[in-house]
Amino acid sequence: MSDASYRDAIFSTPLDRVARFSFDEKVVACFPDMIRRSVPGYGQVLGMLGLIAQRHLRHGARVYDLGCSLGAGGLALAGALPPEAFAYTGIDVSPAMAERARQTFADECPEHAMQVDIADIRQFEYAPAGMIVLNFTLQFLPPDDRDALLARLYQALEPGGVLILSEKTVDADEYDNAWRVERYHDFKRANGYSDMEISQKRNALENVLVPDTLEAHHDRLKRSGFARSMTWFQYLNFASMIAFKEG
Ligand code: GEK
Repeated sequence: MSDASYRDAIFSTPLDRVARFSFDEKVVACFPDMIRRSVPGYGQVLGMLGLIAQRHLRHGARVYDLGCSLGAGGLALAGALPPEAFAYTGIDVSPAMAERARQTFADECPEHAMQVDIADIRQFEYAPAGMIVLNFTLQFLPPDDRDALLARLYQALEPGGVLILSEKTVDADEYDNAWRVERYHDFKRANGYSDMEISQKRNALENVLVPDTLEAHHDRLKRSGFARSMTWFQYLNFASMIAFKEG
C-alpha cells in the first residue's frame, strides 16, 4: 500500500478543552498509524478476514464493510480472494475517509469490484450480502441505535452468511475491567503514546465510543435473529465475534 500517512500526534499537545473525537481530515492523515498502535489485534483481525471469507463466502457474493474508514478490510479481502470471488461495498459517513478508501482501491486492487459509499450505516438500503463486516464501528453508534441496525443486517444476510463484529469491550466485573484497561494503557505506552495522549484520547472518546460487554453483544446478536455467534478473538479489551445466519 502506498502509504502517505503520518504519525498520530493529535493528542500530544495540551488542549484547553479536548475536542470531541471526530473523523475529520486531521484524523484521516494519521489513521493507519493510530489504529495500529491503539487497537490491540487490529492486524490479526484483518488477516483473518480473508481466511474467514475463503471458508464462508459464497462465490460472487456481496460483502459490506460498515465504517470502512480507509478500506483496510477491503484490501485484506482483495489480497485473499480473486476479483470474481466477491463484490465489495464499503460504507463510511466521513467523506474524507471514503475518498481515501476509493483512491486506495483504485491504486492497489483495480481489478477487484470495490465500491465505497458515503452514507450513514443506520439509513443505508442493504442488498442481499454473503458477509457483513463491522470492524470497530458499532461502538460509535448511540447504544439505542444498535439493535435496529443489527436486525437489519441479519435481514440483509443471505442464508449461510456471516457477520464479523469487532469491538472495544468492557467487562461487567469492575476488577477484571480495571486490569484490562490498565494493561491496555500499558500497550499504548509501549507503542509510543505518552500518558497525556492516552488520557486526552480517553476524554475525547467519552460518550462517543460506548463499549458493550461481550455478553451484551451476543445477547443482541441473538435478539437480531442469529441463532449462533461466538467470540473468535480477544486481546485485552478488544474482541472480534462471528455470527452465523442459518442456511
Ligand atoms: C478499519 N473498519 O480500518 N455510518 C457510517 N460510518 C460511521 C458511522 C455511521 N453512523 N459512525 C462512525 N462511522 C475500520 C475502522 S473506525 C474505528 C473503523 C476507529 C465511521 C467513522 O467515520 C470511522 O471511519 C469508522 O466508522 C470507525 O478496519 O476509528 O477506532
